[in-house]
Amino acid sequence: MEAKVAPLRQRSAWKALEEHYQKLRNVHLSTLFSEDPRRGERFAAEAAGLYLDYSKHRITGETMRLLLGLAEEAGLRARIGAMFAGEQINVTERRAVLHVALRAPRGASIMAGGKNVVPEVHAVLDRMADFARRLRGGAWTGHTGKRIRNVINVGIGGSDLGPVMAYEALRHYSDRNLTVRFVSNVDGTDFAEATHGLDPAETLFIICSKTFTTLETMTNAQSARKWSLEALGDERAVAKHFVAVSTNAAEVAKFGIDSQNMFGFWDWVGGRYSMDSAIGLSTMIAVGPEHFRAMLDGFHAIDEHFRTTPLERNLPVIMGMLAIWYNDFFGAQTVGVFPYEQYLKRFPAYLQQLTMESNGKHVTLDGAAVDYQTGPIFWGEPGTNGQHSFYQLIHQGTKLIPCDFIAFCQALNPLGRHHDMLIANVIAQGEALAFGKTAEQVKAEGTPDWLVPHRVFEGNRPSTTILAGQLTPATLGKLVALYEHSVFTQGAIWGIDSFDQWGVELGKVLAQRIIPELESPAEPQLKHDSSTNGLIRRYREHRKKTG
Ligand code: G6Q
Repeated sequence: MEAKVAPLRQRSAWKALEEHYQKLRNVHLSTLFSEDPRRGERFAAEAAGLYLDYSKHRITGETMRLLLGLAEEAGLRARIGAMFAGEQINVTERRAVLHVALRAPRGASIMAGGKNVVPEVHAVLDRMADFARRLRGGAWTGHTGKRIRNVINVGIGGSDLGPVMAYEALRHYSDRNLTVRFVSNVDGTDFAEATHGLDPAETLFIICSKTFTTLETMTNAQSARKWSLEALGDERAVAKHFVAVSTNAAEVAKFGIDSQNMFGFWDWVGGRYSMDSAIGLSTMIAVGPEHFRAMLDGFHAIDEHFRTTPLERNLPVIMGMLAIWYNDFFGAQTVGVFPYEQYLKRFPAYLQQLTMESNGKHVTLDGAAVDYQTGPIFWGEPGTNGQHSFYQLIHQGTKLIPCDFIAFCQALNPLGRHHDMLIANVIAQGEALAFGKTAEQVKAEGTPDWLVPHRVFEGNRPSTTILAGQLTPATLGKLVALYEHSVFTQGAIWGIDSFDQWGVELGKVLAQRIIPELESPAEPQLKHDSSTNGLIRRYREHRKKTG
């Protein structure tokens, strides 16, 4: 048994940070930079080609020392060790958390339940690679013998957001002769639009569901089956047009998908940590097995960095501890993530699930209510677009929003001066947020007195800049792993289970109860509250009128 540790806010490291915060809260970044001409280099770290500039944060050397002290006191190193050792750190589901095994190199050994799981991981990767090659090369054809030209991933949450994000991120590396689309929502529009204009004889569905029981995915999978079979007119077509990615072989068989066309994964892979498992089959088909493996190598490079590097130079640890600093001491509610790379347009949406489903928790591992803030709200859009809309609030509003800027030195689509302009913008944003513009500067520009307050930028708004060479499959893997482990770090400090998601359950259960109340021909006995009853009645009445 581990010795009982004091609740977070009663620990000495926490108390020291509270005191330190009082000293630092009104210190301006301009002061911190003028006091230390080498600050930009001092608060920067690099790993596997990712450069992390965290100098524009409201920190001093003392802040970092105290934050890392908090990490030590919370037993972060032991928690990292426990994850890599396959311990059941997802306590509420009694599961190991081993997404790191999904990208371990062939020949490595990572144990779960007394067994090395790496050989199984590579066996599945090899089968995926074989399938992807046959499909991309035209050896795998549809039921009528036509080549497959369209691939539709059907899945939701962790079985959708990773694949969509990775496909968009790596589009530059994808086979442009293939159309890859995604259906997640139970809203029929999603299915209708994803299949619009496609020939069923040339379309393959990948049904991605860890449980193979998720309402939305199963409903969409049945509609896909109907859409295919109505056109192809033969049950046997399922074998050529449907493959499954799941941990539930029995349900996959019930659906009619041959186990030969099923790609498995394991209960130690959480949904939001699964884009590098067989859930990434659509990614592999789009970009090819070599690029997929390069992405896994990128993940692995950061896994190793996280596992072995001292905390003070450990990128995910630095990012995670800065998140704690703003969330718990400055009271910041949100984090903005702004990739200055159009291909990363779905990255913020992906991060929303990764961060908010993982750390949106209100009790600690032993079930005690927390008396501090946990996971912040993540949001964002690609730059420069955001600059022309919501950045106003970040610059001049009343809320503190730490920002993550992500940028690449080399463009994938060089076009005139575009890339220099893009990068000038991301650098300028960090500078403007940190240093702002004083009333004196505004006046000196000849601004009339009445307008001066409106044109003043207070500055002192923190940001991180992550700069990498170029967006490649490996870089994408590195970036995702960076955030995964930052989320882990934060969860370890807060002492919560970052790997369960009970919060999504209640809505699912209640929806199952309401479906028959909407559909039954006889007037149902409604036993909800008056608002819920009223909405159900109104929908039923409308449905009656419109048929
Ligand atoms: C992720 C969550 C959740 C899950 C979906 C889909 O961590 O558990 O987003 O991925 O609910 O679940 P299935 O893959 O089982 O359909």
